[in-house]
Amino acid sequence: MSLVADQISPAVIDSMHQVLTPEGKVVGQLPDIPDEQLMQFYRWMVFGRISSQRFVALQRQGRIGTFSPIDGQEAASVGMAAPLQQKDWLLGSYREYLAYHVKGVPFPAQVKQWGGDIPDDYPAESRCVPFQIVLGTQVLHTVGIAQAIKYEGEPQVAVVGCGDGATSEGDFNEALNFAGVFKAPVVFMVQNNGWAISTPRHKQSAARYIADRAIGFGMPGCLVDGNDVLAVYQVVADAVARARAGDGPTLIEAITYRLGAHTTADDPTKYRPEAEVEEWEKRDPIIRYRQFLMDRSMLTEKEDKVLHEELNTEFEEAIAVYEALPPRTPQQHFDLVFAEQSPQLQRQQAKLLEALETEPDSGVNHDSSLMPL
Ligand SMILES: Cc1ncc(C[n+]2csc(CCOP(=O)(O)OP(=O)(O)O)c2C)c(N)n1
Ligand SMILES: [Mg+2]
Repeated sequence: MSLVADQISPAVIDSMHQVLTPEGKVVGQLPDIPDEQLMQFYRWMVFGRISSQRFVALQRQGRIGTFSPIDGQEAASVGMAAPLQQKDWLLGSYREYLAYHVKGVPFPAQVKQWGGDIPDDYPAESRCVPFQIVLGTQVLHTVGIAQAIKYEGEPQVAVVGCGDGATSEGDFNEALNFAGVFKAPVVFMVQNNGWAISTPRHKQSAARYIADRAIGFGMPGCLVDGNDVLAVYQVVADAVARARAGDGPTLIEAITYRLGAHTTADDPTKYRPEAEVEEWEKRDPIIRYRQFLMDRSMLTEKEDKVLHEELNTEFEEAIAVYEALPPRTPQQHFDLVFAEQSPQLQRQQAKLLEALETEPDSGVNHDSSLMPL
């Protein structure tokens, strides 16, 4: 079985929730969403594509650190965040930065994180925490937040995104087990993009679908076309409603594909065939949604061009804000870690500052391209 078939066989297509075909034809129930919001989904997805491609260029110019492109995964990111209310929580990994944008994290704050800086200015009201790089960790954090919501008797929900590879981490499994037992108001959203760097999905788990694993944790599992923004929106909205009503967690698997490299430090031609990428380019989430909007007379070629120009400008403005920031001092790298510094951190900070007095370049590495991912 080829890898393409492995990820998107006729059986998968039959099993997953879909509203739009790759050609943009409506084959499922359209969610009840006003036209203005339907257009907003498109804006967010196009911003995702523009930002992803321009971030790669910025990394090549040495202007940001290691970056993980999201080309091909825009629908899953937008669909996971769009159904949330302001006071709901959203946590994710590096691959969910577009979802954070939708949830209300100002873009310059995220650019800062891609620059290798400490993201200390996510507004509290965005209810996102800086995206996680240690795989699966955010899944535990989210269940903790969901339990806190439950103890406080608040009407909120917590949603967490992670990759197919992260589902093999102990953290993921502990988090789902705990959430199932305690009926935490949480939605687990796995972006199955076929690969965990060079490890294909079928080596990650022998389960037919990642969503099938939900039954073992005592929660419903749902398979959705992750390249169909309307389908993702609907399944997440339903799962959020379940959690808000006190009916507990849901595991969603969004079948999608990473069209680009894992990160700017990766060369995917070393481990995956070009034919697989070409197959997935035909399933591009933006092309199908654009066709859907055009068929409904909601978008013309000319309007699309203007929208791309506007979003390019928006991106450039965010970069300008980021690049105008003064560089961090070595002192701040310690001060911004915890609200109250631990004695160990205090000792390390004092040691570094002392060393810097005698030898200004010692121990300080400003090369954010060395950031691990
Ligand atoms: C605990 C941990 N182990 C290993 C890594 C190195 N690493 C970074 S990304 C990645 C692959 C993740 O794959 P997946 O969960 O499918 O997410 P994707 O990158 O495909 O979105 C690995 C192994 C890490 N960041 N954290
Ligand atoms: Mg993956």
